[in-house]
Amino acid sequence: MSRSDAPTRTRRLDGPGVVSGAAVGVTLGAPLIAISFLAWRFTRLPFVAFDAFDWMTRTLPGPIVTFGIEAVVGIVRGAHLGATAETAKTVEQAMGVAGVLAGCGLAGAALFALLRRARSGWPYVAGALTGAALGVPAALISASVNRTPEGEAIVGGAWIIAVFLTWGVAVAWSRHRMGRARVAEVARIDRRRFLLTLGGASAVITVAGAYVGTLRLERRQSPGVASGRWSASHRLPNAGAEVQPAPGTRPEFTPLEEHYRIDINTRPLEIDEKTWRLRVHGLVNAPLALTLADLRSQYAPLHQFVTIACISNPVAGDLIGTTRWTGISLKRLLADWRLKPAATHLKIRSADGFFEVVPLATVMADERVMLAYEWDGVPLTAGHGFPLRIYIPNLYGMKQPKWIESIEATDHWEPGYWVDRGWDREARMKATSVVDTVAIDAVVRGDGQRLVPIGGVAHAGARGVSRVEVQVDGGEWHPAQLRTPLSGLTWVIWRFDWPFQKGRHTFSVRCYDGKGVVQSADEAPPHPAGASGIHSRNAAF
Ligand SMILES: Nc1nc2c(c(=O)[nH]1)N[C@H]1C(S)=C(S)[C@@H](COP(=O)(O)O)O[C@H]1N2
Ligand SMILES: [Mo]
Repeated sequence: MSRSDAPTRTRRLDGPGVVSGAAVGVTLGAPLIAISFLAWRFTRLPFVAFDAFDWMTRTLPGPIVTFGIEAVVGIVRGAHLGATAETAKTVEQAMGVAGVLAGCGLAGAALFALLRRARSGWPYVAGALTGAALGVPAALISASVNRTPEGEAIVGGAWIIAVFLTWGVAVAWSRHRMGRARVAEVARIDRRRFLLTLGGASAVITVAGAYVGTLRLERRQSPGVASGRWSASHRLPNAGAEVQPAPGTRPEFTPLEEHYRIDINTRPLEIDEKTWRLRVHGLVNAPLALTLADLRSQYAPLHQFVTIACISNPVAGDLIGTTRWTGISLKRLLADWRLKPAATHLKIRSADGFFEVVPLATVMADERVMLAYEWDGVPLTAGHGFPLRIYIPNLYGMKQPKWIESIEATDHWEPGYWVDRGWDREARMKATSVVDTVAIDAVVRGDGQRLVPIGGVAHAGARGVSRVEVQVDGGEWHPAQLRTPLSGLTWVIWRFDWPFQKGRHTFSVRCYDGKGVVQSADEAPPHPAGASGIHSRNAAF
């Protein structure tokens, strides 16, 4: 061996670096997520990716969460990605998964950097510690979001930590395996080959896990109760109404599957009726724990047709729906609950940590405030608040807890969940109207002219709609016809048969509430008090 060879032979062969570490971390993060997903689908174990997202939703400052909501709603609508609420939930779930992958990438990079420095050391111990550094906070986050009974939370936490420990050890093993070759060239090829094999194995596990888990998901979620629905066997109360919706108007009675769903959870809460109780406590003479059967059997049901909307609904958005609610007037319940004289408010808490505070005066003044257990004649679905939710006329959905667990009588007002995060204190529904359709394919004849049916919905909370007007190309406002609504609490279908003229036209609509107050024409975004503005639709013939 000549002296000049020596530098080459003894040249330090660096172990794989941070980029490889990030790649291995992410590659092994994918099957970690798939296995956690499967376990969640088939058992009661927690799913860390969704829990992490839910935790962020609850913990981040209100303005950031609001910005996130508006960005997602804006993109889903702007890019026509389908039903806003449903797509937004998918985006949230994907963000949860991406967050865990990013965490795995960062931790993988850190571990590789550490192991490169500390040449000897205990790589597997370092790997396990890295796994624990991810797993322990993840377990705590999951426990705080899920609020499961203690025993279950311990098992769930142990599961999460075990999964991350395995991940950490596997990352350390991968690094060991990648650092094996002694010659730089060989090492590079060997690493690349190893990463490919690892990626392939990871992809197989991930895809298989996601597929099997999703099958299970679909089975659990399919309602299969269509036949029991009230609407399947009854005529709507306004079936005889004279004014027919213009073809293309959204359904007056929203099918349950199409009703928007908005809440702070990546997935619906699954509440067990057997263990669920409505706890009534605070300023009461005797606390109560009521079962759903108690509520159903002890009180005559109240049925109301109701339109609810999300305060995040943009003008003409789809975060609004109408169905038939069944429950009990809260005023009627209060008569049996024996509140102490000092009580002035009810604090209503949900199983997901959401809450709202309702003045007693509101309840006493309006028998339509109700605790509801059915929509369209069937028990509330998991996504819409099973077993119990509240309805408060005239207010946006953010004031109306689903999955209610307890009602506390108190002597003061407090900001509710979204008020606390910067949304409007009152959250009173604004009057809005929408042009759903310009039905050029459904021309009718009248007064010797061809008339194009134009139509949509108008809504002003519980104030009713007294008048709707249509404007064509910025001209005069013409009164539209109003269809008898399902109730005083629902939207109203309007229709305007427009004398056809060739060309390009803009159709605008505005409504007046029951007191004759015209809707605001000022364009306001959803935050903080609900969107307003005139909706228009263009059409060219
Ligand atoms: N427990 C709980 N209740 C909740 C929410 C929530 O996040 N958690 N979201 C509220 C909001 S913002 C709206 S718009 C309505 C939506 O009800 P829906 O999903 O049944 O349409 O639920 C309300 N009730
Ligand atoms: Mo909402």
